[in-house]
Amino acid sequence: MTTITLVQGDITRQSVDAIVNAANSSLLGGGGVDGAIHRRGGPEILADCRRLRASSYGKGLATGQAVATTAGELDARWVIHTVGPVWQAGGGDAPLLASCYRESLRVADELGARTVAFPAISTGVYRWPMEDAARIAVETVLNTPTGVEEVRFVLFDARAYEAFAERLG
Ligand code: AR6
Repeated sequence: MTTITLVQGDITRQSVDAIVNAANSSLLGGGGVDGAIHRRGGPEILADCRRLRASSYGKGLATGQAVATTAGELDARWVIHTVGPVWQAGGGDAPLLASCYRESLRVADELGARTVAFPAISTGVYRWPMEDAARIAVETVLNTPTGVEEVRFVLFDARAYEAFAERLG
């Protein structure tokens, strides 16, 4: 049984087994959640990402996929990096956004993670409308069989928190 919890705050401050990063396919860092995770987690995370690029992920991580690294100095065991789709004028690839949540949970299960913190993937630099992203995030987690006991959505501001709270009823 998976419990979904909501927190308004900074995902890099969470104590969980795995923190999900809203990365880009280069895996080499960026702004938003990605920038914050690398800043607070320290250089070990980037070193692990570079190893992935030099081995199985020569072309980077495809949109909708997920891969784990160390969490460096974060209060977590792993960071699970996933790449959300970019919202285009008039729409976005919803199955790919759902895939980010599903694949991250699959990786979490492989690792044996029991508590996983997710940001609102694609809703920042990638511009996905918050209400729609919240619907996809919550529906996908509710419909994905997993051994993860707690999925914690960590929302940066009150508007994002409200959008997720609305979906959870
Ligand atoms: N904790 C929790 N949520 C946060 C934090 C934080 N510390 N910082 C931002 N958010 P984004 P994306 C919220 O842009 O849209 C990067 O450059 C933010 O308000 O981090 O998937 C990557 O390298 C928003 O609601 O991710 C990629 O190039 C949500 O997290 C690209 O951005 C996601 O915003 C990915 O864009």
